[in-house]
Amino acid sequence: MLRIAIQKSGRLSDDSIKLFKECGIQFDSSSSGKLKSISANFPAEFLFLRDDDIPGYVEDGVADLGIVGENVYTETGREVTVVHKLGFSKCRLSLAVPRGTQWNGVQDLQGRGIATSYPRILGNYLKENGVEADIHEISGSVEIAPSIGLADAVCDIVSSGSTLLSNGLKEVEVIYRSEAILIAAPNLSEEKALLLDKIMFRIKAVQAAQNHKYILLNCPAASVNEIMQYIPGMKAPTVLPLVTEGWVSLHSVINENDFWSNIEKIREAGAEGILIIPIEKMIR
Ligand code: PRT
Ligand code: ZN
Repeated sequence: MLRIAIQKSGRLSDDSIKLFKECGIQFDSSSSGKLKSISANFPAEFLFLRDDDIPGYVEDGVADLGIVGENVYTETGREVTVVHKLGFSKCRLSLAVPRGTQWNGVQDLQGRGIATSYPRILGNYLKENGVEADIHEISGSVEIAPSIGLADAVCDIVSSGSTLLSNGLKEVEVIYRSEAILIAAPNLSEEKALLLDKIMFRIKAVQAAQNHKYILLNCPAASVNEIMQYIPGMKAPTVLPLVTEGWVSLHSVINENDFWSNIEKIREAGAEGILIIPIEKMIR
């Protein structure tokens, strides 16, 4: 049985649970006090933990897999394998200074105090840039440090930027970008590695589906070749005759990013009645 560590409650929890459920792995994630849950239909046990503890548990083999932010993985420096990027909980680790401060670059922080919960990532960044500063490690509410005179600058996680803004700070340098990742213990047994392969197959099918849409449209039969260039589909589009003479219905799969850039060309080529439908799973 695979033991999978996910965050008990926080910014990673809902999307981590959703990912495994979309992979068809059922488990009880409902009761808030629960620490463990065994899947009813997959050989996996879920452990609900604080995110900071997950890389350590995975390194020690207490858990075989875990989901954490890349920021936590890099900061803890644990010897685990990064298996896959998961695309959610995206954020950045940034330097910020009081709004009125003039900013010419990171060298402005030479000899200054910086408050952060990420001393390792910040320390490496300063070293790479040849800057020596005092790093004040604090575990929370980093953004208030300048206003209480604890530090001249902060290095904190930013998502929308509103926390910095409401504390009178401005973001001046992004030093690290993060998203949720799947990590694994370094030496999985053969059986566990096979289970991980199964999970990865499912995760990739879920992720591919999220980036693609099913497209249906009507067009003159003579336009099929032109329209096909923009929506080649997984192998080739399906073409079905319409009752209207000389017209067909064309079905394909389109990458969401390509949709808006190609829609005009598809219409100019004669497409009409275009429908875009979500795909639940996609296996190439
Ligand atoms: O209790 P536990 O230790 O498990 O959770 P936690 O409180 O340490 O972590 P949590 O749930 O806040 O975040 C988990 C992970 O989500 C982080 O390690 C990041 O990888 C990721 N993430 C994504 C974020 C944010 N967005 C985020 N906005 N983590 C923290 N924040 C905080 C940030 O610290 C700051 O206080 O939100 C504030 C900034 O947000 P904006 O939107 O105002 O810029
Ligand atoms: Zn935490």
